[in-house]
Amino acid sequence: MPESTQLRGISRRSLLGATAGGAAIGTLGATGAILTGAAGALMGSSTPALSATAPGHVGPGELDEYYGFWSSGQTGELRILGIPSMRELMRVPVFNRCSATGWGQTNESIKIMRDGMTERTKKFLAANGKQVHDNGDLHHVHMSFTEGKYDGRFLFMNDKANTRVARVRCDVMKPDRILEIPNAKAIHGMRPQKFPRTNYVFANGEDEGPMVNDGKILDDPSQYVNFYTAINADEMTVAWQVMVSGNLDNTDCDYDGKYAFSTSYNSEMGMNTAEMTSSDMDHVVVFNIKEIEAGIAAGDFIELQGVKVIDGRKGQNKNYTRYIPIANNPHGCNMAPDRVHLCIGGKLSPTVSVIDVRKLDAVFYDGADPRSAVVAEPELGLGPLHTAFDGKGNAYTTLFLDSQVVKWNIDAAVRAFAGESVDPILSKTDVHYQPGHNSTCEGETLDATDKYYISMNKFSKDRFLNVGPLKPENEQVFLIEGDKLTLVHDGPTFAEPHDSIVVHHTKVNPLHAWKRDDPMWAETRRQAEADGVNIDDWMDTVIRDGNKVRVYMSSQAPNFALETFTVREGDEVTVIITNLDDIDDLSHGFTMGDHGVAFEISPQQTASATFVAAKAGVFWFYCQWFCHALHMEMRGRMFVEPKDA
Ligand code: RUQ
Ligand code: CUA
Ligand code: CA
Repeated sequence: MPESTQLRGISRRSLLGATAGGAAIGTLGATGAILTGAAGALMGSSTPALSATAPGHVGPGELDEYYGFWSSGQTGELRILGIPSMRELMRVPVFNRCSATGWGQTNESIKIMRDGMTERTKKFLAANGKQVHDNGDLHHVHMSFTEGKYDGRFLFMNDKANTRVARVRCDVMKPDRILEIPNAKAIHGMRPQKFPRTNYVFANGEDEGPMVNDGKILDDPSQYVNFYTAINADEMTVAWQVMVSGNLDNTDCDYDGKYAFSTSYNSEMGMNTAEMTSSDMDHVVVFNIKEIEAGIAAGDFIELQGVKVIDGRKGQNKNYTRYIPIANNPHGCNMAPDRVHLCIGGKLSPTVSVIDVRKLDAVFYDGADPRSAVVAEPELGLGPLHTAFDGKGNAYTTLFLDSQVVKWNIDAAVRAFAGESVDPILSKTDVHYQPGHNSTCEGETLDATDKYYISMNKFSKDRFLNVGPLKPENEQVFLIEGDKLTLVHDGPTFAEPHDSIVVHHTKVNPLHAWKRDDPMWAETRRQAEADGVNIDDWMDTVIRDGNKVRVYMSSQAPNFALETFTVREGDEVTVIITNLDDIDDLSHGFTMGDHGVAFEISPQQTASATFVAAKAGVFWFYCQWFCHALHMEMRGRMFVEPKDA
């Protein structure tokens, strides 16, 4: 038994002894061994080994070489997979409400969701009887960088649905900041700065609107603008914004810390599909980070909703932005790890436009034609969306309409553009079907390798058993062997395999148990201290404060510290639980029956939820995460006395 458990004044053995008859002791003894003995084995096995039998195969009990961090599109969560096995390891709720973990319901998660929320949204939610949004549309997950490589600190992700950017801590794999972006609408493309480190996270507002969106201007698109946002990644606050011409789709940045880029499919500022596709050319906006910082420092900004906004629209004659014409309705924006080439997916054009970032200084400072930075435009196939890289000078572009991935050589494409007769295309491989994003191992970093290729496909069509009108999407993993891609995994997935990054396991080191001084529950701790309760210790205290009741109890398998507690009908009840178990994998939960209340309490975690006890009667609460042979028995009663009794 861990020493810390004994120090808390209660022993698991005495709990087991007190709650079980002699006949059950044998079983319980075995359970105890599982809970304590197995933990050591679990924590010890951290060296992944690929099965020798088949490349790309990870056998039962073997660990994957890579973590895959996955966006889930309209589900609003982050997913963690093992690569190459594609085993789904965890779902991390971020912008969504989660039934299993209580994300979006616990006071701790609600605080994180509301701390970065504008007052306007708080008012809007209150008018709808809510504290937080229940949905999100999480398109892009990217890790924090140090000098062009993943550093394992944070994951950043966007919410297109409610204009937010979240940061997830890689030590516990939970969000710690969720920031609503003022002024901008529908954050879509999002990227951390790569160099010298992630000081900024860049975020695109996709939808156009009036500069001040207060209802005074409605159907007058001539007065609409778009906002590009730089978030201070350490503080998760808005550092500055740039107002641009046209809308913003995807974004990336260079490996020198000088420039960031965004594609725009609506330079027309059209309000319907016909208008949005009416010009021959749209553009890529290039943001000059140093010039923008200098402009802000020099006071060349307006303040909108507390944010410093630089005017980087066309025709400003300043060095904040440049607009590089690109064939109509470009989409993907991917910086190659050769530190030189930026690849823009043509979408409606069968081409990828390659921009040499070394040529951008001349575009900004020597009056060079913006198109002079385009050094290749290979014709690859129909519907090029996103491009991944292998660190060997090759690129892999998804062809949405052709349902293929095309592997091509960047240098050959540049030479062909200069007039040499060379075909940059190395191979084309069918995927199933209609791929959007793709990824390679650490392909968006200086550690890019050519091991695995992942295709995130928007349609599965007839590939799986019919499950009704709503079909799954499909994801595929290929081994990269020279120019050949060999399929090693093909499997359905729920909405939506939007984008992913693949990170070597050595770069991510999550904890097995929470640390008791975690900032997640700092506010809960302050309230407990005011109530004279130590949340680090055994607690079985009920505090009444007017019609507010705070129920403090610890959990330790297979018991809650309180078997019962009593409140009055109409009381606002807050249940605060610390899970004193510190054994690997020993999570408990708290579900209040018939009250819509449920949350996770992982080892050494404190969590709380607040509800109004609006129904008189006896209500059972129970642990909903299977924790022990006596998990079913881990329950207790809440008595709600009738108001007029
Ligand atoms: S964008 S499928 Cu939302 Cu990632 Cu290109
Ligand atoms: Cu504790 Cu189940
Ligand atoms: Ca267009």
